[in-house]
Amino acid sequence: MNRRDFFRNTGAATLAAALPVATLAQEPAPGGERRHPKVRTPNGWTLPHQVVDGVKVFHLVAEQIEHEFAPGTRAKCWGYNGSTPGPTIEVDEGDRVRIYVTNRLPEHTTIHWHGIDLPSGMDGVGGLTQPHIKPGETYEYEFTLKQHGTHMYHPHADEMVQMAVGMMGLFIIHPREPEPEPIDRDYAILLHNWALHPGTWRPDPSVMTEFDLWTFNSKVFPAIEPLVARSGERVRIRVANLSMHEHPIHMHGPRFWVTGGDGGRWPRNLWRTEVTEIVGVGQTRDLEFIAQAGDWAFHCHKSHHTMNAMGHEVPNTLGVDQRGIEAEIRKMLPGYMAMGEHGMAEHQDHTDMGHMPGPENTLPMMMGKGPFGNLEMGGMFSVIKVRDDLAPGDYRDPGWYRHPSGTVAQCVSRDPDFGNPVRRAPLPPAHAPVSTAKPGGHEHH
Ligand SMILES: [Cu+2]
Repeated sequence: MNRRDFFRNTGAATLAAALPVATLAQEPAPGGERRHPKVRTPNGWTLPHQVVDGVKVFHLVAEQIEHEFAPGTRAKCWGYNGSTPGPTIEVDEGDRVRIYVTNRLPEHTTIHWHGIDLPSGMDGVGGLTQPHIKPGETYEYEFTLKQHGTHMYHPHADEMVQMAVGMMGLFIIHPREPEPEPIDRDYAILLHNWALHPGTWRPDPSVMTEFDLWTFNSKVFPAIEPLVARSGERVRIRVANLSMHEHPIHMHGPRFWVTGGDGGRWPRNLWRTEVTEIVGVGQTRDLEFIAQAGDWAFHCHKSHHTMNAMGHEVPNTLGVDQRGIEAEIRKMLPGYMAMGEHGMAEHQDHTDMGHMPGPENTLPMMMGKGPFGNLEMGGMFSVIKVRDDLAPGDYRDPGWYRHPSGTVAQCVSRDPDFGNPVRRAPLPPAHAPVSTAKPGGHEHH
């Protein structure tokens, strides 16, 4: 079947144009009960579908794209339908889905529906369960969804390369039965890492541990959209990991319940209250909480994962008096500035002032302005913004939180000797004689 036949046979040509975003998920269930809200993929989008003879029909296109991680850093990536991650597929338990996959890449690919129970021949492992999808070809996958939960899709063909350059997406299946605790806002975040070396434009697929960028939905802070909610709403954040590292995802403010994973929503006796949940490689976790007014950080707790563009071979300058060295280097490199003696927080000021232009196409290590100063963050970091007066379903950035008076930590002294804190005595000098006792008779053994 050639491309034209494909469009004629399926009516897929109309898929891309003028297809209203599917609203099925928001229709009330029989009996008028409220069902789930539509999943929101921050910085991402949901793939529209058509219903043909009772089958939900989707069309994914694997292709090269230009992707922006944050203003200042772009890369030649591979993704689906113009983006990385590819659009979120959102369906209901019991649905039959047909998914066309067109390969516009320079090499073959497949799609594996990660975590989904389907006929073996629909599992998308190139060479094992199907022929590879060659450049220019379109394959059809069709299966019935027998489960619910937070899942993913990605290639199972040259996957080291294809995933390293951005091929991945979320596949979310809502339960057939209404959830006992209805969710008001349902977010989905796909974790990834990228070896986009400073000054380069293509992620390096050969890297296994030392990555340069750590992303939520292929974006780094401050380009990651805030997660917005109204006070008292029940919020779910689905976190899925197709990176090469585990990520301890940490939320400030209220504790959350871990309520599910790849296997669907867990029975309630398995829910756990946590403030940090490790999301392993190839895993998903659903986090739910009751929104509480404020601006609450939401981030990976590996501190290098909330930084951009790490230099992995930079010597440690913390505590090093570099004044003499700086003068020497300036003779050769006018304008050279020694950094890091007092910590790295000064880095953001220097880059903001243009003192450290850095390599082309490379973000500063730390970025972002808050209402009280620099945020000194990057990578896997966002803010959960909860307000009392938001309309249901309003996802617009409400700006910074206006703290009730008397509820913000404040400066009470600028004297380092302020107060009378209890402190441990300093260690004796390391060069002092430790002991004059002779060693025991080990040599006689
Ligand atoms: Cu991490």
